[in-house]
Amino acid sequence: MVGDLTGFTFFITTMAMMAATVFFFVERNNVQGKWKLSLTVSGLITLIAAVHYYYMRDIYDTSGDSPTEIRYIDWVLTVPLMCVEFYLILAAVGKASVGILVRLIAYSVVMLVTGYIGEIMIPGGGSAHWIWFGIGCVAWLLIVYEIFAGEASKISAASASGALQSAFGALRLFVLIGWIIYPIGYILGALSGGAPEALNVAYNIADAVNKIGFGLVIYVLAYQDSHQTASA
Ligand SMILES: *C/C=C(C)/C=C/C=C(C)/C=C/C1=C(C)CCCC1(C)C
Repeated sequence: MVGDLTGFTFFITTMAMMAATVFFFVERNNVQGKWKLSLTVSGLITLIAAVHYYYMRDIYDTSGDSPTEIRYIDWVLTVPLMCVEFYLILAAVGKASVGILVRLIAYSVVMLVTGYIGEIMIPGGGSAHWIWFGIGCVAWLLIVYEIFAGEASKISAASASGALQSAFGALRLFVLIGWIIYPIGYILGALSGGAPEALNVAYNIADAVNKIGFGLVIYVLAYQDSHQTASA
């Protein structure tokens, strides 16, 4: 059903994730060695999303249902990888502690597992539904704290690389602003009993922006840094 807006956004997001994957894997050859792992991870994020979108589009097309459960499987794989990117770019430019890596992965897993319990296992409101949501929000705020005021933020601010600082600043805005759509979706889902059309359009656009945009910011940083050093 490419003809309706929801079906169209499922289709085009699948294509965009596939194209972005090829781009990140190919462009890996045009950056210095220390950046290659970051681009590999960017490509894995969009690859995992592309495969999930392929299935989600099919579920929506054949049943009209919201494929929220598959979304969570996608998120639980890709969001920790996005958190790993913060660590990788800090490590590529200078120093980064393993504590940052462990904390960001742990917070993101807690955020998504609690969201899954609340949204998939006990949907439709009720106090337990909102308690799990609250725990998920706290975990998200801990991620925000780490990158805006915690150790990761301090290492970025102390770095001599202007390119790192501006990329780090852009990436954390994705987490603060771009990610708001997901808890809003949780609330709307409970209040509206699914609101599948609008919600899926919003999620599809948000995923494309958050995953491809996030990867592109890292690519620009890697490219700038690689070519600066090469010509210096
Ligand atoms: C590519 C997919 C992304 C960036 C998914 C991000 C998902 C979230 C930021 C989810 C957040 C949630 C909360 C903050 C509270 C609990 C419910 C969630 C899981 C929807």
